[in-house]
Amino acid sequence: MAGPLPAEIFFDAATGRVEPATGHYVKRLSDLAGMFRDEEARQRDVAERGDPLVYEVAEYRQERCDLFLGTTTMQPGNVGGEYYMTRGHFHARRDRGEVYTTLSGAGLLLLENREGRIEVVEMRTGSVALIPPDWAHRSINTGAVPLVFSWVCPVDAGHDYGPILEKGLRKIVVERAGTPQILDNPAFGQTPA
Ligand code: M6P
Ligand code: ZN
Repeated sequence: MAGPLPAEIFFDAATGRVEPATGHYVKRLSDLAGMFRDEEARQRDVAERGDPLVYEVAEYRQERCDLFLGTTTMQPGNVGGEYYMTRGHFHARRDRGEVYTTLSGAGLLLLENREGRIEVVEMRTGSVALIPPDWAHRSINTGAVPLVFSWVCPVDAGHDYGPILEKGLRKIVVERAGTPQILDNPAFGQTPA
């Protein structure tokens, strides 16, 4: 049997379209229960704004290849002032990292390790973020246009959403007078109802 073959994959930097793609999913605001500081505002926005799209992920993978890749496209927006963000995760395998390359838009990559150390990496066109093994990572669109980034990850990395679902991250990113502010998360350590 032939192994995986070399491939050219096209990423549209403005829309995040992946050609060819082998998978795709979307996350709407209704999928993100308990993630934002203001859960009531999230529910209101789901009801009154037609359950807005928050982000989508398109990927390309081949069987028996150790890496896979894709794009994440995040819409601009916020919930009660807290910018749209991904769920955030550790990798299930603690020895697996990931690389994010921002293609368009502007945002912040919030990272936190098991000891509670926080790092923030700016996301802007051309910036490449190295996510070392065992750092939780969450991306946040702080701009007024979609934030599009590509990622490359080992296929066996896996996602561990548990710690963030249970405790959150130690920092949140909110809009104040039009600019992003990184604040202590007042609900850190509390499991959402
Ligand atoms: C990036 C990658 C994916 C991840 C996606 C959404 O594209 O890290 O592995 O699934 O962001 O992030 P999350 O799964 O945390 O919602
Ligand atoms: Zn990851």
